[in-house]
Amino acid sequence: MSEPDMTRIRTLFISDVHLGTAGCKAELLLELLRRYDADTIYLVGDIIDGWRLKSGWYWPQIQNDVVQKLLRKVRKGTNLIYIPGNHDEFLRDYIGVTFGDIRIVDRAIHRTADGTDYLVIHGDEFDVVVAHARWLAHLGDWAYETALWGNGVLNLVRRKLGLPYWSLSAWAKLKVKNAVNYIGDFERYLAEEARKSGTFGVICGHIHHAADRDMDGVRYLNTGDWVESCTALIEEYDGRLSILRLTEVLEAERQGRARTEATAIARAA
Ligand SMILES: [Mn+2]
Repeated sequence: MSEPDMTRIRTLFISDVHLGTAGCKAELLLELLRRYDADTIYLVGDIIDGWRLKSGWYWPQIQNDVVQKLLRKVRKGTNLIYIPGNHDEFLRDYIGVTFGDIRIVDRAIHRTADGTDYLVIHGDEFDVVVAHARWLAHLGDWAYETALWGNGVLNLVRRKLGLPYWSLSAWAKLKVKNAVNYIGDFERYLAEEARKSGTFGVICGHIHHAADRDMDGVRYLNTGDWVESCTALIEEYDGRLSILRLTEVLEAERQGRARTEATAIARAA
């Protein structure tokens, strides 16, 4: 198999990789790193999951490959800025330390090519209200559908027991709404922090939910994660920032290949 084309970008932001856990999608992250070379890479927290490593060693070769790939980029001239999150808080002891071209900082201000400043932080300090956002969001995804079919079964049982009708789907909907509220609160706190620091926007991670939205004049950007959604934030050389979804990149490549093959077959015929 040939190597994919390398795209050069100004900045790459990734967070919530959770190396050291079985959930980490290291193969896909490697695919991203094979396709994109950046002048600067920000690791926006929870890259290494120290909590899990403490309770049992899980470190397959592919996760080593990710670390090696990042270090190779640094050797070739990429600036690496590591902002520890709550899962790699052991690195917070090293805040302010520079290892060669790797800098460990608590937070950063990133200035884009067009001169716009963004506050870059992991975001867990604003977590008081959102601690349960993730599992609630997960619950939300399947709960509604499950509830729809469960509703009939449940109420059949309740009727047999002489109990009144109770809507499981309405309950599930409420839970989903709560999860959405939690995420909304997190986004508001982060936008407020950007406003306080006088930046145009904020770039964060932590809640595993990629986003690019305007919050009353503050641009809120969340890089997402590499446990499920496999998303990153990229800055092009003109300063444009956008969320990259690797699955979409791979799908576009696959379609491109299929088209090339179809053309080749048509030519040969
Ligand atoms: Mn986190």
